[in-house]
Amino acid sequence: FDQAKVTVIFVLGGPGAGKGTQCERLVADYGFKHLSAGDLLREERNRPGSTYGELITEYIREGKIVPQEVTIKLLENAMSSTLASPPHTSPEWSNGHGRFLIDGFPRKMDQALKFDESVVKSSFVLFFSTTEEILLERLMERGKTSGRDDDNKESIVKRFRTFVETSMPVVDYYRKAGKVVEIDSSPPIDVVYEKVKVEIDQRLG
Ligand code: UP5
Ligand code: MG
Repeated sequence: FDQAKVTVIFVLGGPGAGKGTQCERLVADYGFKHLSAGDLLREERNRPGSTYGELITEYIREGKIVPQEVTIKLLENAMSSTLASPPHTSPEWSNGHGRFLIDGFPRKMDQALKFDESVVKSSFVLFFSTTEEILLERLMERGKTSGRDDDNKESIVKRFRTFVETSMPVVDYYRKAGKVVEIDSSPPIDVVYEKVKVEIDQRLG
């Protein structure tokens, strides 16, 4: 992708930190295209004829990171098709320019390096941080209705471990590069979003 024509913001944070929730708000106010890596993987798993269905199911239940080739391909395809037919209601997409929120990716160093090198570099990283206690409470609550087969105590504990061991190094890597905007996502959704808007306004102008 032409670096001058796409703006990418990575949205990271532990399982249940509120990535998806905050992204939805940003879409409404700033015309971003929201691409959740987890949602793309779940869609691919459900697609009839998908070669990766079983693999994805297994990895998600175990809270492990699906091999990067699969996820990067899904993201690239989604970005291309969005650019080919942009969300026409958004003035932000005039002049063939696109802006993307990439949610829940990259969460392993190999993904980060590969995407930066062969797809496009992100402008910055929104990182939502809170305590495991809060994350667990949110996910258990959501699990009552979400239908997600990783919203159970056993999978959640595995997701936490992967986040600490595998995904935090990615956050630290971008932090060293001065790219991380950290936001405490413990407060109520509206309070968090006010902080998000301030940071986005400063950086996107
Ligand atoms: N909620 C949100 N914000 C709140 C607030 N401020 N106060 C009170 N409640 C709040 O929110 C979670 C719940 O909390 C909701 O009920 C919400 O109302 C409430 P949500 O916005 O959904 O949080 P989010 O951070 O998006 O949580 P999610 O569960 O989606 O995060 P994960 O990172 O675990 O899930 P994801 O879908 O990204 O990935 C799932 C799996 O896919 C991974 O575990 C992995 O196996 C696989 N994967 C890969 O292999 N590779 C990838 O690159 C990406 C994913
Ligand atoms: Mg999510």
